[in-house]
Amino acid sequence: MAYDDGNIFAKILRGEIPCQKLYEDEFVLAFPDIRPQAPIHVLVVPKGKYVSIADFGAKASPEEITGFWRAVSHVARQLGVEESGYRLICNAGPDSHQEVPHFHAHILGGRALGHLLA
Ligand code: DGP
Repeated sequence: MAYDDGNIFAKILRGEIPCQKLYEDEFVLAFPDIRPQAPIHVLVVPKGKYVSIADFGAKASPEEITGFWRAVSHVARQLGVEESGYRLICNAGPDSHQEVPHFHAHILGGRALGHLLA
């Protein structure tokens, strides 16, 4: 699938739609999910234009990939869930209900989340 510059995260990254910036560096922007599924529900979005995790893995530079995952763990620490624990979710494709076609990770925490497959 070709990258669509009109997707909602592209608009947020360009500053056309507001978000509550929780963390930003050269590689990522992190902000709360608009429909939180847990007391802490934060999205970490790479600044590069990647539709999916497959696209990200295939096209992003090693620096971008390292920068993204370092930022994810940094944000989790910043949110105070490193000790209590958290769940990372990256939806990929139709069966996952990936809604926004710009690769991103969800950080979920702030309560006991239960078994993933329950
Ligand atoms: P996914 O299904 O993995 O593509 O998740 C996309 C998430 O993005 C979904 O949980 C809701 C969130 N979302 C959609 N539009 C906006 C928005 O305009 N602002 C914020 N903060 N989150 C959004």
